Amino acid sequence: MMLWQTTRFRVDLARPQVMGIVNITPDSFSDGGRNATAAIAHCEQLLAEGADMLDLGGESTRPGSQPVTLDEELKRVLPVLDAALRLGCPVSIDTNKPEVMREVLARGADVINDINALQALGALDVVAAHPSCGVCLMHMRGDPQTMQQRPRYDDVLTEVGAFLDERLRALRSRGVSDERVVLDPGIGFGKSVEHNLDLLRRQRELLASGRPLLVGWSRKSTLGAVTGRDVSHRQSASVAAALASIQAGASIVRVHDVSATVDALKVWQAVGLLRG
Ligand code: HH2
Repeated sequence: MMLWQTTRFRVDLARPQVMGIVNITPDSFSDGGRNATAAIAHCEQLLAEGADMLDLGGESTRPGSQPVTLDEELKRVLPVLDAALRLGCPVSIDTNKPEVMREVLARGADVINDINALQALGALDVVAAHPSCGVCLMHMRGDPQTMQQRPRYDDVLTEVGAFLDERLRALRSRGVSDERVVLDPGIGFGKSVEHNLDLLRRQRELLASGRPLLVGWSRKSTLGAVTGRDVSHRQSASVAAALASIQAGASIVRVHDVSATVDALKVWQAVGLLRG
């Protein structure tokens, strides 16, 4: 049985898990946003829609976005985290700053989700100092400011897989057990449309690491390229990509549209297409 150890929960991955995205950024109106009260209401809403876990983020990492300061990120995330921890589900924090990781783990966060795969100075130490928190290691080429400027790979699957294996080994060497770690190919992070589609077509190759996959296709620009739809009209495309990714072996899908994704998964489950 595949399990994901997090601070408070041992998550059974026999059934695919839906991770609901909560953005705590002043410009985010539809998926959390504006202020702590709205973001907490959004957490409750996503759980009511059937999310299994929540991912809270105080910094946008969309292509071309600007970083926020440490103080600002803490001010956004901490009040929402405190409330979310009372909702009875695993709470992940999407951050690449070791100081934020330390603070949210001290308050009881279940998972550190780092688009930078704990490469910042001190990030591995923060996670290794915690006895049981979960970790999501994501692949990114470059940084959010520049990553979409002509990304190049000889073989995107091999390169993403080798990177994730290296980061998994780095955690192991610090004494972090494998069962705390999930891996993420980082759809849209320094990848062309064709790279992203390849990562889905050949996603099973990444299972060779032995760790579960968390994948985020929700509303991403590759879906815009395929459908011709702008970001506010990518729900159907996002659900299709989430299902395809689960079919290709993903254990956790990171999504904005929880209700639609959960419905689609229920149908697959009823038909018997899903594991578990
Ligand atoms: N994508 C985004 C942010 N965090 N974390 C993981 N593990 N995997 C992802 O694919 C991933 C992620 C994209 O972030 P952003 O552009 O800020 O938008 P949103 O948070 O609304 O998805």
